[in-house]
Amino acid sequence: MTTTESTSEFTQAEGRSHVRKIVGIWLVVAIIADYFVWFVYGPHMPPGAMTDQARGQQFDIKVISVLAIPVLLFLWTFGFYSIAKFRGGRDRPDGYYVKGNVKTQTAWYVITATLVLFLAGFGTYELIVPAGAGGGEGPSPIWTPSTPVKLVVQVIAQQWRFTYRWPQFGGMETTSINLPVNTQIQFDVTSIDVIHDFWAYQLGVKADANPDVNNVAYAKTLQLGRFTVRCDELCGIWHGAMYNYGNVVSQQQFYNWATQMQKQNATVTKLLPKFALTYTPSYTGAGGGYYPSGDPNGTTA
Ligand SMILES: [Cu+2]
Repeated sequence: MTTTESTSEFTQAEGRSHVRKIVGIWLVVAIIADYFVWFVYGPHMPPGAMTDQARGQQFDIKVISVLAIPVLLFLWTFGFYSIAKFRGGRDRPDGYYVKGNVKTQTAWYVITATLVLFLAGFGTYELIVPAGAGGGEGPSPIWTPSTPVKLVVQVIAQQWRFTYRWPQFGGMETTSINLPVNTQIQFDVTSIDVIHDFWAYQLGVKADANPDVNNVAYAKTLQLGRFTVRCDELCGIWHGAMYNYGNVVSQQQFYNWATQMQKQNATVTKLLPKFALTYTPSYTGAGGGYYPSGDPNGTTA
């Protein structure tokens, strides 16, 4: 660019040199950003690495970020380069402009369309195939985990708390949740009143809790630690207070806790309705009883 130029066009050679500079700056910035996102920030990305589901989701977010960030950075690089180099001045009120370049346009459409189509395919595959991405697949899941389920936890939502029922421990019910590490877990999620959502954030599990529906989700625990359980479906005035915390503990610790709870809650467990996949309030309302679905006579305690 020289001061004698007064048109809005520049020569092909100048154009090529600008393109080389833009691409050069963009490549350096994009490689640094992608490196940082994949290796430095990546391992800390939500939802963490506590279960196979969480790890899978973290991997998906990393892949999507690493592909999307260079697109954003190219737009920013081009934008800032244009502001710096192609702006107008006193002798040239209108800046340089780029138009009618078929190669550039074609490249832009082909690259962005390929990226979007790849991400749609990748996203769909990742959402479905690894055991349904912890999202709850209804009562009879099509995609099940490759390792056999070792522990079944029933999650019962109600306004405004979660309780947990353990069919392998005599059908006892607890208000807190502990899970053993290195264990394939099946969550059977249901509700006894309105629609809630069981969102165990760090476990990568988020499944709707609907009355009269058994919604199944899976996760395999891989790390010890604390996780948050939060209702993620507006369910009434105290929806915001509907959360608690759980822990992934050693298998021995879990066994000790569960058997102790089973003993401690035995008198209460006796009064609970028989373990069932869903529960509906008794139509007589007598004694606040609940009967298992499909049992209109209400054989409750
Ligand atoms: Cu809620």
